[in-house]
Amino acid sequence: MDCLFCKIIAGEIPSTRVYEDEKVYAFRDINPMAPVHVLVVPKHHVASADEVNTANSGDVAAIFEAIPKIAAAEGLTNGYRVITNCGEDACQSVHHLHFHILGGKKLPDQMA
Ligand code: DGP
Repeated sequence: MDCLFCKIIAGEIPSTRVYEDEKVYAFRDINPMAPVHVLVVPKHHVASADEVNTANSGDVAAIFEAIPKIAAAEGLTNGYRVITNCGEDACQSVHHLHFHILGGKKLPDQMA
């Protein structure tokens, strides 16, 4: 499968890893929108939030268990934002489920 994030997880494309476990890989966004901008992805390919189902929701749970650990390691003691873009209208550009962790500054209060 020709998937950018699958290649990053496999180490075929370099990334700056910040966290990894059996189900989850997290790395710094190449185009950071905040002082801390980490992408958290399932190692098993899931295209988007729209593809989450009973067979793969354990991967999503593992991501949300990892997020507080990553936030703590990144020093995000004053809060952070978690975003996933799903599909065309949300401008999802990489079709491998990923959650953006954004923090390290006061973020704008408007989401769209
Ligand atoms: P989204 O628009 O939600 O699909 O976000 C995709 C993000 O992926 C975007 O913020 C930039 C990031 N990105 C794209 N290509 C690469 C890459 O090769 N390496 C890293 N680290 N991030 C990438």
